[in-house]
Amino acid sequence: MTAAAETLNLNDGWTATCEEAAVSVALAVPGDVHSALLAAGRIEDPYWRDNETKTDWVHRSVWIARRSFSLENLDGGHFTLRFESVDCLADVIVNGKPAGRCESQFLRYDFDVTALLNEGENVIEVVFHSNSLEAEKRAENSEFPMPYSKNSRIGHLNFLRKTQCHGGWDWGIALCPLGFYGDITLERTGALRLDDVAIRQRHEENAVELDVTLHAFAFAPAVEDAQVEIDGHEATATLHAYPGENRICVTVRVDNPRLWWPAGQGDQAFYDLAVSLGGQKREFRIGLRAVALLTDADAIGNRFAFQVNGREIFMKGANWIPGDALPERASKEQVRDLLVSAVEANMNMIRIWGGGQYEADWFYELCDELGLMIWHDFMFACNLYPAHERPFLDLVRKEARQQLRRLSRFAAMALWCGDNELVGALTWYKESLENRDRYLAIYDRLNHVLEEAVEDEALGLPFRPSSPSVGRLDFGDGWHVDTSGDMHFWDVWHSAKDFEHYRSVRPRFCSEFGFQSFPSMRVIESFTEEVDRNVSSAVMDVHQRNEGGNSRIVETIARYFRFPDSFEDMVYLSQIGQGLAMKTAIEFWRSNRPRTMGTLFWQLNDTWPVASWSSLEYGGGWKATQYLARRFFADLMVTAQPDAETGAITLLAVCDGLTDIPITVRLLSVGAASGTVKEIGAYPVTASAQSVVEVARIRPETLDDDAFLVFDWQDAEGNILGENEYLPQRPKAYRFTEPQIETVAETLGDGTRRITLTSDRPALYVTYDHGGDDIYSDNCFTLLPGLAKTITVSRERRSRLPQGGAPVVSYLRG
Ligand code: BMA
Repeated sequence: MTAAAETLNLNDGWTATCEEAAVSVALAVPGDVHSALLAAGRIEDPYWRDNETKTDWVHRSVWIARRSFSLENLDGGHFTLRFESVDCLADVIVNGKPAGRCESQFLRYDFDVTALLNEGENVIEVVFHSNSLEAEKRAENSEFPMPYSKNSRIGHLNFLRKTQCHGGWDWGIALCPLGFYGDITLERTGALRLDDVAIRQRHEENAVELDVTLHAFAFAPAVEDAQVEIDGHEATATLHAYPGENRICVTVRVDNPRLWWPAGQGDQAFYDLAVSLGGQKREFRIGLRAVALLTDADAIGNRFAFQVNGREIFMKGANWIPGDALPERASKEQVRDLLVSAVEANMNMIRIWGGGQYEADWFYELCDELGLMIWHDFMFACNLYPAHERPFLDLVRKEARQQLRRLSRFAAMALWCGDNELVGALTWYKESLENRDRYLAIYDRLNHVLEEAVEDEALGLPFRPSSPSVGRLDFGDGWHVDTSGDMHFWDVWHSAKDFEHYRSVRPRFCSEFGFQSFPSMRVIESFTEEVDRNVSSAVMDVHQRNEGGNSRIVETIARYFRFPDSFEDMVYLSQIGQGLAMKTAIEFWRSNRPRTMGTLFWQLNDTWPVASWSSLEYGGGWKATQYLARRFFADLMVTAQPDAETGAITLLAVCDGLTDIPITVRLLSVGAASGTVKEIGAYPVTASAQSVVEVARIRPETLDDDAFLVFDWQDAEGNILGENEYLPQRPKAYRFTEPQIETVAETLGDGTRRITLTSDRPALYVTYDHGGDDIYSDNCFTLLPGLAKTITVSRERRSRLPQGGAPVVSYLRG
């Protein structure tokens, strides 16, 4: 290294050693110890059958990560050993001497190691203490009991600043991983070290001012110029730094900005921004946008509408949990695939849920690139937290400020939210029910620190105290209040109410609601032996973490469908049931705009192969819900809704787009048993921008007993823009005559792969499973007699699952 500021990347060459177990393996950085053991063949695949608990010795042991490196010419300059994310409790030792202690996975640690380094060979050791044992010890020594969610097999992680679902969740395996989840570097600097760059955007008429705050640590008094450059404009300021933490703000202006828009609303325009301080440079690609959350009072209560660049936008999406229970596997490629799937299904927002983690920079870069807005929780979920303990609260205070600064440069960031369901948690535990005052006061200490951090850093994003939350300092029931705030509506799954019950509430913004299904047979085969492939086998129970979840799926199937004859049909129907639940909720809530201005279902992805509420199964494959999401989240969507007052079926055109679109809706009545298809009418209508219009109204008693509705909508040129169906009765009420479905698979001259399906009888919820990973243009649709349906491969992809197998066509059996 020379005297100029420079960074030495130390990610390579680590080993992880457990002396008690006499195991030493190569450790990747970023990476985790479980993945390292798996790669070295020292543990069995924890996702296979009931292997999970066989690895418990790993998180109960002490691990030492070690590497050496050599340095020349140490003269001049200061050396900082920087860890982007260490999970979680660990002592850092450099050349046998203590350099510092890591206590939070959610903090970057910067250790001044100038006095500890040698010219020539150096050794870094990171001693990882057992997080699970330390959590238990803290709980034992706690002044008050701090209950945690009963879904966590490994307990008390609420005492640690670590991904909370590492202890298990109602969809999560409990591995309690440990390791390094970000880069490890050695920074050589002069007296000043640039730590964070925080950006606040101030939008004016045809201009944006950017307040760029450089946070720097000074080892000694120093004077340096800070420079910021964007779009040919440069601004400079001089920092007079004193030992310790310093900051300086430089403002630059961009005239006539090309704005960044969320997916579906416009382009994702970017600018290159260069920042430098004392020879240390950072380069970012940033999008310019103004974001606000409108919560003003109206005749109903308070609105809850996101506004981007002055335009109110209906948010459509799902909740994000970590990419994999083995952190090392959540690679950029794997995560990109999941986020691309979100946008392909017409989503424009994800919620990074509080039981997970702050993601790496590249995650937010992907969201910026894709136009996927982010509702970001701070990382607290479902537990009570020891915020009355000063060391805990101090860690939270630092975490909030560091993360706020780090994530401020991403255009996708739309909201900071204090936590997931901590207000509700006050009513879930005996201790907090018996002494709500105490636990509410402790909660408010935590929440206040977060609110204060958002206000002090003043980076321009809105803050909500919690999700769900009726409002600031309102500790009301966000699970049932639908007049103000965001809502988590769980009565259908957790209280076994009918899908139709979604229509009993009209949330201002529904940030959680979901319904479970099994993953595909390919995924089930990846973790089971033949003998396990039964819905109530012990192994299927291990891969279901919500108590009674498989029974709920089966019971729902019995309520809505004729009972399946095979395990394969059970799996298929579980996915159709989930899809219908989400379709019922989302089509209804979208048709309620502008009262409702967003729906984010629970949950987008899975962390391992499991029965869950996800629409993307482990490995990224699309469940039926994801295909239906592409339809029910489409900007222009026609839906049929029962009118509670008159009993009529109304057809409504919902349009989130910016232009009025003249369409013709063609409505058919289809007899399930008879197979007859009758046209009820063709209705020309203008689907008006950002609103809902009524297309038609029909009386259900005018329909034949075995009839259901199928409709499509076409533009002026006759192109079919979308299709949908509506069943006035439950699916099991219809007696379908067994259809003969034929498929023709071909590859066209331009390489397009397409499948044409035809049927001699009406067939509902038809899916074509080709035994591979590719995504189809549509894959849960209705076939009408004699009308061919063509689907194409819209994206080729390859997961780690085996490819191939004979295609299987499934449909609703009568
Ligand atoms: C919500 C989430 C998660 C949970 C899900 C399903 O409340 O916040 O905690 O996984 O419900 O029960």
